[in-house]
Amino acid sequence: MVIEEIRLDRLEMPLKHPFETSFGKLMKRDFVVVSATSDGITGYGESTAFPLPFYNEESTETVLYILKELIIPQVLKMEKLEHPEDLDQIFQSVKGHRMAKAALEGAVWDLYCKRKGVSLSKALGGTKTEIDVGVSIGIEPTIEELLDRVGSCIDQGYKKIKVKIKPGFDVKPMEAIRERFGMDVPLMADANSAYTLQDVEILKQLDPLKLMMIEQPLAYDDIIDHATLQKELSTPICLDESIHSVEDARKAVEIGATKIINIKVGRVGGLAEAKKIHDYCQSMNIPVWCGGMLESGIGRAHNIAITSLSNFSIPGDTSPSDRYWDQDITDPEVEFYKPGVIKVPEGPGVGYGLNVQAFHDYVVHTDTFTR
Ligand code: OSB
Ligand code: MG
Repeated sequence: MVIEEIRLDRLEMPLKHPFETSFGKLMKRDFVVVSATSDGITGYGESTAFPLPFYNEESTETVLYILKELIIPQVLKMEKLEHPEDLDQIFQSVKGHRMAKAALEGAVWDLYCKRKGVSLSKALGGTKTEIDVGVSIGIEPTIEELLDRVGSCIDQGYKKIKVKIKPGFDVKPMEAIRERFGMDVPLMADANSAYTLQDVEILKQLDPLKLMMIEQPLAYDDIIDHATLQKELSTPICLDESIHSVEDARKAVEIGATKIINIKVGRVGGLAEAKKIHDYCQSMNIPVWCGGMLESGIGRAHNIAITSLSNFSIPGDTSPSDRYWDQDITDPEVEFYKPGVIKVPEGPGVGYGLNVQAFHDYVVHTDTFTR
């Protein structure tokens, strides 16, 4: 296929509730949607970068810069793009900037699948027809408010409850959840790299709570110290921020830095790399799950497709649209078909259409590039 047009839309979507992590508070989502068109068919991808580089090095502006200046001009010159993996030749010329690459790659996967008339799930080798999902709960102002939120998420049927922690808001809130809701709740904590090896005594106090895992306790770019920490903890460590590629996954697994991996398509540079990490982890008996970046319905749809692969055996963070948005930009919105379970769509591509009206209501800037 030949891609004739690529569009970058920058959107601002207000979050229903502010979302707080150890690195800061988000009130709205400011992100980029990539649309790629060939023969009148359009595929969509979403950038997961935040407006400021507080989760990783990328930001909305760096994504726009890399796509506009370096990647899109090359893609529009490609004579033959038979498969999304052909983009790799171009991607190799830019080090890092994985969220920028993934946004474009996602649009091309959606387009490729729509042209073939297959679902993205099938094209990736997905086998599940439905996926179990969990919820990620931000840092709440008080333990009481956190408990209310956890209770409501359990009532809604979420299959995993993840709670953000930071120094000063860690052992007490997690103990309070166990006390109120019992030891059977599938519960985990995400620290977003807020600790160092100095804090090992605090983190050890989480062990008796039998959490499913603790996500990214140490630095966003560390693997080595996580291996040291894992030797001290009985709670399994799950890496998020530190894993950018299947090579990172291999190194982390080989040195014992991680027992579970959170795969985020944007963070690892796209669906092709996400699948490689999935396959490698499967061969090593390392379970994986799909993380979230407060995506709109477009990113959620991609997440649902990748989660349909069999080694995504732990519920991910892909909650339904209405957890975050009053109005999402896909039609239909992402919904539970029974509590805690989302159906994998069978239609071509991501299997969710665009709600054009809602989409345009959120667009703040558009750039169009043609061949
Ligand atoms: O670390 O998984 C994370 C949100 C923003 C930045 C980082 C993370 C998160 C989440 C939210 O945990 C997951 C979601 O519901 O999309
Ligand atoms: Mg995380």
